[in-house]
Amino acid sequence: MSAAAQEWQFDGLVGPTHNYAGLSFGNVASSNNAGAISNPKAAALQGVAKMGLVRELGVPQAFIPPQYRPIVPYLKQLGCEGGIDKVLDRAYRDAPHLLATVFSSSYMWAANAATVSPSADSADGKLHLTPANLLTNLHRSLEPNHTHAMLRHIFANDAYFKVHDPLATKPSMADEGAANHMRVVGSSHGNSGLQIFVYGTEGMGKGVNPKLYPARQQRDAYETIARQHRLYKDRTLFVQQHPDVIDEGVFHNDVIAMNTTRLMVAHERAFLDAQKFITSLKRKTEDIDFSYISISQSELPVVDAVQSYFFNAQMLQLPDNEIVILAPTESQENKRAHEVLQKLVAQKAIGGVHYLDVRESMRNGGGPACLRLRIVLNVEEAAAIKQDVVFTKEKEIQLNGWIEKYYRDRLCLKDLRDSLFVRELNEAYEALEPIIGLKGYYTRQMP
Ligand code: SUG
Repeated sequence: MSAAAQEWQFDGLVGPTHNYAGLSFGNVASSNNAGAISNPKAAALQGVAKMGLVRELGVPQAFIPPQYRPIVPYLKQLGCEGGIDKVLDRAYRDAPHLLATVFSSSYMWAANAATVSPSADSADGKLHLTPANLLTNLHRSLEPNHTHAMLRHIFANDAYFKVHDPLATKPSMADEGAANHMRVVGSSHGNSGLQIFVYGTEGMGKGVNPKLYPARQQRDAYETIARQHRLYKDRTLFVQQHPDVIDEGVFHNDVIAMNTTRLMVAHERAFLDAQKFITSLKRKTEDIDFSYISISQSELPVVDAVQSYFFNAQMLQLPDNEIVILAPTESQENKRAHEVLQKLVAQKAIGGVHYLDVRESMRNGGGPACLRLRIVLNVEEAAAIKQDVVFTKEKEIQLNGWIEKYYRDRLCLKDLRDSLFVRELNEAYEALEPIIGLKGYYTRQMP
């Protein structure tokens, strides 16, 4: 791959049904905000504003269109039968969590959409994408088929891209996509990279496991993906996330470690055998420009990391090679997190910090890094993706206009019971089809 390859940020567009249902056990923010009133309009506008900033910084930006919700056929499958009014009402009365499940906008956290290997890393020279099966949480397990279909639309050219099926829907293959995946390349995204897969458990009761919350990522799932993606064995590392921090609310690695090209910043408690991992990492990066910064528990206790989402900042290498961080405003407000960010700037590890308001997403445990999937594309590959999802200035205006017109600024569980809301949603989705160049894509899914 040429040095001209760039890392694109593919953000999940927040859907019009964004709500707080407390569906993710082990995700502290999701549980704490269960039942709160959400503001889908603000959530989507915050996401678009983030994409606008990234583009202005000179980093290529694209978006992944929202999935259709609610999935009414699934409610019927779960025993809520009848016409739309009856189905919604039955679910609301008997199983409100299942009603919220089929309305969830959780696909917006694109870091969980797929695991991606750039063509520079693969033996067959193709870009590989495997949609995550997201088995651990029911609402998220409804995403993969749609993600797969959408990735097939965006990466439709088989000469460059290989979109795999999601892994088998078996507990030992549970996979959460790129949220636990890092790539170190040295100076340029286009170099062949070292891929780091952080798993939560070896499964089958083996090894050390969290006691309270689920470990979402299975080692076997990541080893399978590495094989599918035709990665070279000596260019991969597998490391276990520390089970204790999972029990403290670190449900993905991107809540406790962050990285880009030539820099990794991780909490000292992020990995089970941190010393062994750091030694292997340093050995494998000897010949490239690379720094590893460990943040200690005394500088930033894990509880503050989880509350502030310090590590869920979006780390970007800009065209002039400077590294900047897009951090959530919560990490500016948290005294310790803020001090550590200032320290990273002072020691010139990073060139600067942009603070972003993505509060609506944060209340469900999704910071700036959760909202985006990183995909390295060379010039030919960039020309081969579906151009309608490239986040140009014109697209930004169109999307903002669409959100302003169709999104509500208040949503709670009771609203999901109303079939008028579903009709309203249908109009919104239909209006999105021409913007993303996919005529009939949503209309075919409407009840
Ligand atoms: O899977 N929250 C998501 C947040 C995903 C964050 N992604 C990364 N760390 N990369 C999750 O827990 C909450 C939905 C609710 O409670 O309504 C939710 O699905």
